[in-house]
Amino acid sequence: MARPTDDRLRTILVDMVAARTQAGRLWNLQRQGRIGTLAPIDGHEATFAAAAHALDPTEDWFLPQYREPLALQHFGPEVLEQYVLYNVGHPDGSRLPESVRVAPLQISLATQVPHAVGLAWGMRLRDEPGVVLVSFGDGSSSEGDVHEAMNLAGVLRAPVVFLCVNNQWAISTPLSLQTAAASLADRAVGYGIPGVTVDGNDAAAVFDAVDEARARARSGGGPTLVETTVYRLAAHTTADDPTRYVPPEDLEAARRDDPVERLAAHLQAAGLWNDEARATVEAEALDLLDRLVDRAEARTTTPDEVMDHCFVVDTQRMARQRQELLETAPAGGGPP
Ligand SMILES: Cc1ncc(C[n+]2csc(CCOP(=O)(O)OP(=O)(O)O)c2C)c(N)n1
Ligand SMILES: [Mg+2]
Repeated sequence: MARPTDDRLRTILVDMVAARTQAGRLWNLQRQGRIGTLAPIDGHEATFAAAAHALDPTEDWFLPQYREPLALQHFGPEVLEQYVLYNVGHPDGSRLPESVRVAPLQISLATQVPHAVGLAWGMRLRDEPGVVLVSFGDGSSSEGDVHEAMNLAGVLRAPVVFLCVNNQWAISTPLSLQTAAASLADRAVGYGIPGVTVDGNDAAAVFDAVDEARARARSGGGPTLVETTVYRLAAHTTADDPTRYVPPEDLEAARRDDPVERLAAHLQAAGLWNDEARATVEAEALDLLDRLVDRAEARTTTPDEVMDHCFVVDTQRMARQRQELLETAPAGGGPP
């Protein structure tokens, strides 16, 4: 296991602070009607950013669910650019350049998990050195796709890291109603693969666990299930009101273990972080986001573009629908 250096942790913290700051701005933009429904990242920053930093963006893949992108800057500036485009409602936001090894968001729960196994198996067959990390929530872990994917990956010894992000909630369903199991990582036993639970608010612990799982996968040792325990500190999405179901005392306790503040305190004690550094990161993150939003809003699109890339050639029904969209929906680059 390679414990990350404090310098490495500092680059992770920069990504975490940027993500938290940009999430706040995006929430406001959604309330202003400038972007669509959004899933806040608050509380997940250490898990996502540290997992990304344990990977090599030139060889490994990160397949996200829908909460991750703001913390995936390690994979390149294109990830944020596309995420903004996606949220503004532009179809190009669903496609990253081929050189960027991050898959588009998955709203259909757990569908990214079998994709990850297929991708990893393909890479192995082609003798490529990389691994695939796939991230999914505690709620998604109940989907059949996860079982099928982990089972097949175990048999094939596919180079996959299953990152199960246990934030205690699936919208309003608490973990206690999601599973009777004591731990989600325990499921690994049933697939003949290693499973580990780590504190997902501890960036160093997440980095360690993913780094170890990655090394195992690269050396032919097959997949690992890494469960990270965190707490969803904000609403499920901009369409949710968590005050109706999240016990306030649980939220208050979770806020005392805020992953951003925890890593900031560690690095401040090491002399690598202070209020001024934070203010600079926040200002740069907002400046970048605002420029990307302006640029995305200036892009024009025609409404039928949402149908591009489904099939190489439109089916007859799609061709009719495309025509209908062009005749009835207004063109423009504004919010969806
Ligand atoms: C197949 C499928 N079923 C249901 C939904 C509706 N849905 C959207 S998010 C969500 C909760 C997912 O919870 P979890 O996997 O724990 O992720 P989290 O939102 O907590 O990050 C549900 C049920 C969906 N998008 N796809
Ligand atoms: Mg969840």
